[in-house]
Amino acid sequence: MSNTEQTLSIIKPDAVERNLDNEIKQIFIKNGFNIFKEKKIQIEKSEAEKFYKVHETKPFYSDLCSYLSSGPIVAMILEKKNAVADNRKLMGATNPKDAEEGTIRKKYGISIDKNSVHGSDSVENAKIEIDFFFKD
Ligand code: IDP
Ligand code: MG
Repeated sequence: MSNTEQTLSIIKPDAVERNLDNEIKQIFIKNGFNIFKEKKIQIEKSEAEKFYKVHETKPFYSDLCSYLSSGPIVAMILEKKNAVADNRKLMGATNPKDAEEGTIRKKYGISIDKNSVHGSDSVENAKIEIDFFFKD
């Protein structure tokens, strides 16, 4: 029985725009993640609204969805043992100002909205989010 877990990671438009995608991918690899699948795409705002539906009542929902659809992103299925939790740890806090030293958001994040990466927050949501980008 394999204990490998999968999580969905997104390199967000602010990072792709600064050509940081390869550098960020190397950080995942260095930290033991296998990039099982990846694709660089730009999504429609309506798709971002579906992806972030859990946040639909938040005041920042519309801006968040505009932002995620504002430019190319890199969606990846990351694999390792404890991938979901380990990715959240490696990403750092939502607000880069609060992110710990050595985390991706500390290093690259610009602001709470332009925080460079997304990562699934549970195994259950990882499955839903992986399907969202890679089921076809
Ligand atoms: P997470 O990405 O760390 O899981 P969530 O609370 O799920 O954080 O929020 C999703 C995304 O919405 C964040 O990554 C960030 O880009 C954006 N966001 C969260 N809180 C705020 C806010 O207070 N203002 C603006 N954008 C926010
Ligand atoms: Mg979240």
